[in-house]
Amino acid sequence: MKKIIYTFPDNFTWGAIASAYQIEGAWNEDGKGKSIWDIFSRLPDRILNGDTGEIATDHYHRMPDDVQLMKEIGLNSYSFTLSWPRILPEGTGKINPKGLDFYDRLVDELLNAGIQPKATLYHWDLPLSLQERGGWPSRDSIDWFGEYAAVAFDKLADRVNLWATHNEPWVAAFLGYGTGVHAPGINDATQAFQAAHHLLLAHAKAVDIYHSGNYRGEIGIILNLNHLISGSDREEDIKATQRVYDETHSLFLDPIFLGKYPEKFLNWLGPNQPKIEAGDLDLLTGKADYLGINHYNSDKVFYDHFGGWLKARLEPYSAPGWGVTQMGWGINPAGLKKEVLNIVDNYGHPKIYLTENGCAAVDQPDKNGFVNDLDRIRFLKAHIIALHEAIHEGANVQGYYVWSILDNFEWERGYSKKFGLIRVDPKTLDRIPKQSAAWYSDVIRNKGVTP
Ligand code: IFM
Repeated sequence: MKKIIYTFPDNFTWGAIASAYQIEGAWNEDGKGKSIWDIFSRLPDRILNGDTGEIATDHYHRMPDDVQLMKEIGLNSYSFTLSWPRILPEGTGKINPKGLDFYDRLVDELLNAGIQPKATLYHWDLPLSLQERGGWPSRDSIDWFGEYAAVAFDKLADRVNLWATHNEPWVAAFLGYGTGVHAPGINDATQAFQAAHHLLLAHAKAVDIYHSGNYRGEIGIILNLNHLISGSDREEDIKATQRVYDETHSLFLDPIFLGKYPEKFLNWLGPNQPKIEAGDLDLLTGKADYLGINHYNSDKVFYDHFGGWLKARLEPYSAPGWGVTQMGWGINPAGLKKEVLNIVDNYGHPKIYLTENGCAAVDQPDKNGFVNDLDRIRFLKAHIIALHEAIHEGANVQGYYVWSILDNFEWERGYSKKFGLIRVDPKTLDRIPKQSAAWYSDVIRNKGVTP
């Protein structure tokens, strides 16, 4: 047997992750309310091939079997998100007991399988009725989210010790309200920046509610931090890179970890800058027990006069010897290490979880439906090694989660992109673990990887 060179601590968490709308299906069952994605995915031409998450992987009905598969892989932890409209069909007010019960059963099922549940409150499926009341650009969203968070903690925080408020609030704000590629499909920079500010305040409110409930676990926020490289050493490219960094990183990291907003960037936004009320920054400062980092890719950034409000254009960057993933994303494992160390150096050395990392690949099932996904294994291994190096250089990283446990609904790209450790047959929805699932089992058992 090969010697394990990149060994992780005994208590390091090895997990996998998915989100409610992407896997659950059962979009209108057991009293669930509609979400913005239920409506958006039915609009013409928004989603590739007209796909929707109405059935998705049918995880809502197959949950015990899915947990069994997670157990067989040997996961230490499974990170799931709660569907807000499944729990509060109108977003606030009346609770749907059957919806809450689903997550109650999921948590028990995981614990019985020896898998630690990690719960995220929001992964983009806002209750439709709250969008009709203004959505995230409305300041009321802070209280709506607080009400929902309290219901979730009350039911599950006795058994769930690791919580996140938002997964990738940049996506919720800027793809949902800025470009409109995601639900609710609004194309308005002012609303997008206002939504970002309210997502942060809602996060802080949920953190305060959690802490005042004296629950015994930890709560943080999950940000998508891709690595950015200036396209050249021309000043215009360097400045464009800084603007993209400020929108994707500083806008979310600075208030929480440094107690300030990136003022220069906000000024540059002119009329699009969000309304920030007196005292807001105090509410945000220091509000995270840990930082969740989702990392997939690196981009080169160039100044582009026609490049939207940031006046920037992104090109995928791949390290020598690497191509791009099925998403067309550049592969550069060193980018992961740099992102983690950037947090250590510039944001007060917080506790970190690598909450998403994974690779969409052109999977080719054999006649039995099995996928020998060596490209995905190569990707995951290189990123785990890069993470190991970051830890070796001082980062306090407590765990790593593969996106995703199952092939699932990849938002505007429908089911065309495959990220899963487990293949989901598109017709029967049967689950067939890929080679990467067996490989990941070995990683978990060995607590690390060979080069
Ligand atoms: O599928 C998404 C997920 O919802 C959020 N992070 C990135 C994944 C891959 O695109």
